[in-house]
Amino acid sequence: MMTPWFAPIIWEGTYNLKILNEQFRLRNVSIGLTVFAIKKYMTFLKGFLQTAERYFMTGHRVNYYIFTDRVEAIPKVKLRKGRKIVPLKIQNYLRWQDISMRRMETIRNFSQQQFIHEVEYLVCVDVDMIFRHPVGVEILSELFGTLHPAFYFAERDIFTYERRPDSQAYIPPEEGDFYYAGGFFGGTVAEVCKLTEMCHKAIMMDKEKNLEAVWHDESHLNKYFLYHKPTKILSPEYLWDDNIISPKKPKIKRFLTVGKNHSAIRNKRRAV
Ligand code: 4GW
Ligand code: MN
Repeated sequence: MMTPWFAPIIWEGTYNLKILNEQFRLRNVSIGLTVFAIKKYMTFLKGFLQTAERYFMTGHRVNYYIFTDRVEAIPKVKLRKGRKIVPLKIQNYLRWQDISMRRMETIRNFSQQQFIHEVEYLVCVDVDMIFRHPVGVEILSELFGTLHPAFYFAERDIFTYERRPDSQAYIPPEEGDFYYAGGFFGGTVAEVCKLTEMCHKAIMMDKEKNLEAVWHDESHLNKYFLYHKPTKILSPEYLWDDNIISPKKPKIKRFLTVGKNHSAIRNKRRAV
C-alpha cells in the first residue's frame, strides 16, 4: 500500500472519498481528461464519455480534451453541470505506433499553450475503455502512474522494459520499481508537461537512430517514472483488462478495456 519512497498505492478501502471530495471541492479543483480518438478509434468515444459522465470525478469540474482528426464525428453526449467537451483537431499519422507515441508531443504542446490556463490536473488515458466504477479525486497528486494489470503481481525480470542500451527508454536489468501502463497517467499540468516533454524528446532521439522502443510511448513512460518517481500509484483497479490471466484480480474494476481483438479495429496483441 506504500512504495519505498512513501507514495501511496491506491486500492479500494485505503482512503475515505468523503474527506477527499470535501478537500478538493473547497479548492474548486478542475480536471482535464485527455483522450485521443483518431480514425477508427472514434467508435470508442461514445461509450467512453457516457461512462465517464457517470463515474469520472463526479461532483467536480471536468474538461474532456478530445484530440481527433475528425472533430465533426465527436458524439453528442449529454453532460452534467460543470463539465464540457473541448474538441482539439490534430493530424493523423499513418502508422499506429506514431499515433500512440505522438500523444506525448501533443499533450506537451497543448499543456503549455492551453491546459495550464484551464485546469489544475491532467488525467491522460486510452479511449478504448469504459468506466464501470467510480474514479475520483483519490487519484490526484503531483505525478501519478498506474500499475499495468499484466505485471502487478510479477517479478521485475519479466517486465517488458526496453532492454536495448541504445534506446533512450533503456532500463538496466537490476533497475525498475514497477511496470506502469501507458494508458493511464497524470498529475498537475506542470508535471505532465515535464513528463510528456521528456518522453517526446526521448522518442525523437530514438527515431534519429532508427530505433523504436519495444512498447512505444509506454516504454518511455516507464523510463521516466524510474527516475522521476510518481507521488501516487494507482492499482490495476484503474486499468483492468478481462483478457488478462492473472493469479489475483482486484475487487473492483473501475476502468476496463473494451474488447477489440477483431481485425476490424486492429490486431496487435501483447504476449504475456
Ligand atoms: C492498430 O491497428 C492500431 S490503431 C493500434 C492503435 C491504434 C489507434 C490508437 C488508432 O487508430 N487511433 C487512436 O486514436 N489510437 C489512440 O491510441 C487511442 O486513444 C488508443 O486508446 C491509444 C493507444 O492505442 P491502443 O489502445 O490500441 O493501445 P493498447 O493496445 O496498448 O491499449
Ligand atoms: Mn488501449
